[in-house]
Amino acid sequence: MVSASVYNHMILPTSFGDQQAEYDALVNRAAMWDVGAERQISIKGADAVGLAGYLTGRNLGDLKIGQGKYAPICNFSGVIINDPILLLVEKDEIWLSIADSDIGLWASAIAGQLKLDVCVSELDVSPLAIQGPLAEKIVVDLFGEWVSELKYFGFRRTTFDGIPIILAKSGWSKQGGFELYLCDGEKGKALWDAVKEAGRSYGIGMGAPSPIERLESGLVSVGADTDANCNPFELGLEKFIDLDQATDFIGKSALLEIKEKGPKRRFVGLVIDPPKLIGFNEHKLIAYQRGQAVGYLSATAYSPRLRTNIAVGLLNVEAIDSGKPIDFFLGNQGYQGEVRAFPLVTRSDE
Ligand code: THG
Repeated sequence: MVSASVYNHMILPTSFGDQQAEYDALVNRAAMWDVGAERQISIKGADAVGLAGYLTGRNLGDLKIGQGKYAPICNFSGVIINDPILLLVEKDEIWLSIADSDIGLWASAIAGQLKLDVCVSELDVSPLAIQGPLAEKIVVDLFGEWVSELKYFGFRRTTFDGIPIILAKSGWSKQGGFELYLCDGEKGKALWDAVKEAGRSYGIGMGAPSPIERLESGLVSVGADTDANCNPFELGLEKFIDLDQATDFIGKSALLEIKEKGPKRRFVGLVIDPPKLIGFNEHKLIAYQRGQAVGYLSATAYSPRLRTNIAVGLLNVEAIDSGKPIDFFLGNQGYQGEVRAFPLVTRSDE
C-alpha cells in the first residue's frame, strides 16, 4: 500500500507500495528516499555558533565548515525534543536538519529572549537520501570520485546540471550512503529523475526510510520512540552530550542530575517469538514482565535478515537487568520476546 505521513507539517512518503522490496533494495543494492520533510532551519549571524551551542549538548568546539554533527536538542528539563544533524555551512551560518518538531520556533524564541545577533529561518532546502551498498557508485557516477573522500556527515556545495546541491555523506540507515540537499525547490523532479536514471543499472529502488532496517540497526526515531519524559541517556545517546564542557546549554543542569541518579529506563532491542509479525507497527504497545507493565515497545516488525520478529522500546532498567521475558499484545495476539543489545543485525547475520 502506498503510504505517507505528516512530518514537520509536510507530507513524508513512507512507502511506494512494497515495503519488502524497498527493504531489499536498501540492504542489497541502493534505495532513494524523498526526505524533504527533514527541514533545514538556518541560524545566521554573528551569534549563530553560540546559539547552536546553547541549543545542543553536543560539543561544537571543533566544528569546521563542511562538517556535520549529530546534535540532540533537549528542553530545560533534559527531555529530548529533536535530534538534528547540524551543519556549519559558513562561519556565521548553521543549518539544523531537523526531525519532526518545531525547532525553528524554539530557536527563534531563545534567540529573541537572549537578544542574540542571529536570523532564524526555514530554508527552501530538501534532502534526497541515497542509501545502500551501491549508493556510493551511483553518487560517484553523478558527481565524481571526490565524493568518496567525504567523512561521515561531511558535506560540500556542488551542482548537478545547474541544480544547486549540498552533497553530504549521511542518511538514516546503517547501510551507508549520501544525501543530496536540493537547494532549489523548483528542481526537485529534475534531481529525482537524474538519480533514478543513474541508479537504474544498479537496481536502485524508490522508497522511504526503512522501518525494518532502522530497527535492525537500532537507530532512534525521536518522536516515535520517545515520550514526553525521555532523556538522551535513556536512548543511549550520551556520547553526543558533553556535560564536562565549559559552555552552558539548555538542559545541562537537569541532565547532570539525571546522570548522577542514572537513567530509570533504557532503549533496547528485542527478538520476539512467532507467530510472524505481518507488516510494520509503530504505535506504542505496553510491555509486560510477569504481568507488570515495565515500559513500552515503540515499533515492531519482522526482520528478513534475522528471520525473526524484532522490536525496539523503552523499558525499566530492572526489567531489562532481570533477563526475564517481555510480553505484549498486538490486537488479541500475545507475543513474548527477549531483550538484545544493538545492533540486532550484525554482518555475520547477513
Ligand atoms: N537526514 C537529514 N536530516 C535528518 C535525518 C536524516 N534529521 C532528522 C533525523 N534524520 C536525524 N536523526 C539521525 C539519527 C542518526 C543518524 C542520522 C540521523 C546517524 N547516526 C549514526 C549512528 O548512529 O551510527 C552516526 C552518528 C555519529 O557517529 O555521529 O547516522 O536522516 N538530512
